[in-house]
Amino acid sequence: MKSRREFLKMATAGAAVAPFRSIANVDGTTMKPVVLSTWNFGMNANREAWKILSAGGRALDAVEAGARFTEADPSVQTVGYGGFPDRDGRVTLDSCIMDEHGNCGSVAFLEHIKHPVSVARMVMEKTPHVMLAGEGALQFALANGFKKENLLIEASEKAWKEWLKTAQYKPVVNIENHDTIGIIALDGNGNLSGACTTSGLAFKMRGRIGDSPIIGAGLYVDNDVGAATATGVGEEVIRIVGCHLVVELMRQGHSPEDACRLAVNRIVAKSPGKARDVQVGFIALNKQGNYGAYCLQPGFTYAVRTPDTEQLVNSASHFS
Ligand code: SD4
Repeated sequence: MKSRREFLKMATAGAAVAPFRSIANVDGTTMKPVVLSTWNFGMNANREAWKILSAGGRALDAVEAGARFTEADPSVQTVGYGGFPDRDGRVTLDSCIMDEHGNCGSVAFLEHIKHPVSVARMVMEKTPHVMLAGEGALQFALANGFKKENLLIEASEKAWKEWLKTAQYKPVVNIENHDTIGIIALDGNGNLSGACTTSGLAFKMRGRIGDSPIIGAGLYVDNDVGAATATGVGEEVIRIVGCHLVVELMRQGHSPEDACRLAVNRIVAKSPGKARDVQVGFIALNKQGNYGAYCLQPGFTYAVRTPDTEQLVNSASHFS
């Protein structure tokens, strides 16, 4: 049998996007640190997270740093600053974070704040609550030193005005491969954390909240077992409480990829009509540093960084 290092060398040679199989931990030992992020832009997020993980830092700090990088990048029009607005032309953000102790914080329908993930962390650390929404979340952020900003950039406003011409609402599968960032990590001390942040579906109804700020749906972490995060049409993820399901399946002994596959199968079973037309992807990481993903439609990628590899991986999909 090939050693893990040899295996990784083979897997990373040549192609920029690797085949979907999980390549961690074939020799049964724990591999750490590990960080996993959704989509192509996850590569940059992982790079930020890695600065913290490789210095022996905490997974919680790493996932927040990774998510913040994407939130601040205006070229990512589905997360944070630069995100596509709702149908009224307002950028509204959803985000959550969860640590190794089961603490969690979340903000939903938050406007004008560039880093909702950090507000979510503050909700977790400074309040007796888990979730703040809308005006209250904004007030909390402003009271805690966050700056009120205009998040609608010219390109996103232009796209919205174009959309208004027909105003036909239909979530697009794999919008330019840019979607929610979900990031999960295992640090050098063997602790897991995760974060998820998004501007939600482009041109959504005003007030719509997706899966991303909902603990158990868009993100779940159990430090005894593993972590999972989701991307895609949040309504389908919420219906099956997707990430909690993935973590519970790992608890039952399923590999990360298998757990993600079974959760995707659940969506297909519950919404056979819709599943054909929408994208949902899960990524998962277990306590041993094994990782995997699964999605509905081809085209979902995720970024992985470990001591041995830094690569973009094509997720396996239900439909071909
Ligand atoms: C949502 N899950 O708001 C998010 C958006 C997303 O691919 O991930 N789109 O439903």
